[in-house]
Amino acid sequence: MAQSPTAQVPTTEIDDDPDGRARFDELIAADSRIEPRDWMPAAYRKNLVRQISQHAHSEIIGMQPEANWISRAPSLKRKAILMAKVQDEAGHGLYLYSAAQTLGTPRDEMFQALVDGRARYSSIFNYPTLGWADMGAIGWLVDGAAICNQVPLCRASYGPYARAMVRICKEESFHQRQGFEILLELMHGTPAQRAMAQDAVDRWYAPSLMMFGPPDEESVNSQQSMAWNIKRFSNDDLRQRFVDMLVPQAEALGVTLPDPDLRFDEATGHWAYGELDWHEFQEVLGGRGPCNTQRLAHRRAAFEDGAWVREAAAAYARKQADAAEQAA
Ligand code: BYC
Repeated sequence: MAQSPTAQVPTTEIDDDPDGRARFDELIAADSRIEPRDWMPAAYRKNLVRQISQHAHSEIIGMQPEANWISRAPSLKRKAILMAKVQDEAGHGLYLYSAAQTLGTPRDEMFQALVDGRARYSSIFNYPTLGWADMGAIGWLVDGAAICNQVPLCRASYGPYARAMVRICKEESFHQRQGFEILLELMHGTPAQRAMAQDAVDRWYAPSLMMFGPPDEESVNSQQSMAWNIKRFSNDDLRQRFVDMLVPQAEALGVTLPDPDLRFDEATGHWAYGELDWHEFQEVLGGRGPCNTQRLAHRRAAFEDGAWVREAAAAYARKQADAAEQAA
């Protein structure tokens, strides 16, 4: 894969630059942006590459569950919308890989880590899409969770990440509305269509809550990421915000959220929800979810099948460069 010019940034930092550190601390304390040209601690750089590459891989792997339904969309209009959405996700992945490249990590290195199973991507994309209503549930729940998580990332301290998130969030909010609208239409349909919508919500609800990561006391990265103004809220705070947002929307749709413990807590002013299955979450993260093997195999095959495109593009670029040299 092509390497961007910014991939030349050193990945091993001289971590004892007192002036650089003082400037970095100052920028963080002032809630300003760190840019690629700025000195930054090696641990800050590494943490960003960890999160941004995980995010980029999520967008790219996240294309698969929905792509599964493009050829079976129920109408031309739905097919066109779904194709555009999946294409947007490819774009999000590319912005994010570019942001990570500004930190000195080449894209082919990130790709290799993904297909070798050394890199993470969101747990949610290891669940199967069994019916058309899953496109509605993914848009409403998965993109809804993504927006809740990602809007605060528009204020992340690293400039290229924050700027990528602004554009991504605009598109995610369209994605979420289209999912809601699919479910709304199904909920106004036949009993079978309503049952299909409820079944999809039943299967995607808990995994979408797990997208926010482990409970705060088990979140190894949160404290440092928040101190560096990368994350602005803890995993549990965002999860709570998401549940509070979902309850009135579920009511408007006429679907039931599959949690018998869900109740409004007068004392906190929030919707209390039941314990999530964290064992299942760890299994999915450990590569043992329903679709982990299939998702990585598909990504690997797509890369291998695309070899001729990369070769053709490189040959064309060489030809252009030769022509330019001869003309000079
Ligand atoms: N799945 O210390 P923690 C989309 C890992 S796609 C997998 O709390 P952190 C869309 C975590 O990486 C966009 N792994 O971590 C696309 C860490 O492992 P390492 C999806 C998870 O980073 C197509 C360990 O567990 N959104 O919207 O502070 C169609 C401990 O966790 C998960 C993003 O990627 C998980 N759910 O917080 C539709 C958001 N949760 O790295 C929609 C960007 C945790 O120490 N990422 N882990 O080995 C983030 O905001 C944060 O990284 C997280 C986790 C909130 C996910």
